[in-house]
Amino acid sequence: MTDRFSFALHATDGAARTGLISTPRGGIRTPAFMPVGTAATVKAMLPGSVRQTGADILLGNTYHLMLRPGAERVARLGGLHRFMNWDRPILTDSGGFQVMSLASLRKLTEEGVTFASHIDGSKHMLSPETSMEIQRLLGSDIVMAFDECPALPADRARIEESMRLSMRWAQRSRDAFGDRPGHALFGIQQGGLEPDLREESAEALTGIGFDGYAIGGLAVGEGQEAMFACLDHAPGALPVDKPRYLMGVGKPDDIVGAVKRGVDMMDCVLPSRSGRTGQAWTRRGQVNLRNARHADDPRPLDAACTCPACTGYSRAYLHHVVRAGEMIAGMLLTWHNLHYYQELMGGMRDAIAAGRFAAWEAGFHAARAEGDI
Ligand code: PRF
Ligand code: ZN
Repeated sequence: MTDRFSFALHATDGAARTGLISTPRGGIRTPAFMPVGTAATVKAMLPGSVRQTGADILLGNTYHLMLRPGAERVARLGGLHRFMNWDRPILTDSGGFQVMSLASLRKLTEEGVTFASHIDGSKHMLSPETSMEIQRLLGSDIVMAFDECPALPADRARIEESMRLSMRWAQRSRDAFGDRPGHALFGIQQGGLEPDLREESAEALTGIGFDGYAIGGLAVGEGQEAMFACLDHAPGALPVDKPRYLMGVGKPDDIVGAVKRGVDMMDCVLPSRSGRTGQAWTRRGQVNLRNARHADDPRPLDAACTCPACTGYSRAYLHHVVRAGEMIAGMLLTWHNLHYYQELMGGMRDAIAAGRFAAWEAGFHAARAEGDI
């Protein structure tokens, strides 16, 4: 086991890449999907079960954990890994993005952002310095720089101003993070859908120097076509020898398109959140278990899937527990969805390593075109 953070690229196929991030808490096979454990839990799953789906790393949130239960408390209790009983790598988002989407009475200045908690209305401040301190207290393995992300569409002047503020905050994040062997700090590229602003942002970040680079500011309302157009050039401006992380993406076809364009890591609440509303993701696309067509169906959700939901239960049972609002519905469908997402990543890793990503991708789209059984 390594005592430092490193990234080794093992193979490329077109722009797609596969490799391994090494950390003192274990390896992260890339392309990697990170399940979201916002409040120190991947909802409806035990950590051991999340690991069984194939996850190498989880995502946690500065914003939620600072408000409840508080970063100092987590630190006193031994850090986030011990607190939530997950001993593998954890990446934490830096909080600014969640402030903008969840908090009220937000006030943005050069210093940082003040806001009122969405839980109890209490007032708080986040800045590059406080975000680095909170992520340190949590014991995060991969710390994200503190940034700001405008919702799209936004005019160019707003995107430009915001990107430049995020780059000043990136430098302050770097300075506040310091030198912490075994822990990584990732910068976050911004710049909306403007190629020259994405370029400027990439140059600013590489000038500062980070252990990895995230692509932020996408999947914020622009649509898949516009996101892919941005990803046709945005990853290429980032260093080839560092991991690239596309934040908050996405649906299975978004993920496949992102990997094809050179992305190494992704996170999204979709597989876990939609599992709790009766939505399943399979090789054949999206399946709504609430639908009456499943009520008498003795077949599994996906006969080829080896997860507990598919090996132990019928569609009729899943339909019943979804309709009845039983907790096991969210448990089984979250497990299935996370399992499917991890299978997808594994399939892409193998295909890239074998130099057959294009054929794999054709198969992925063909299975979805057939539709649900
Ligand atoms: N910045 C941060 N977190 C994020 C984003 C971002 O731009 C996004 C955008 N999809 C999701 N999460 N810090
Ligand atoms: Zn399954």
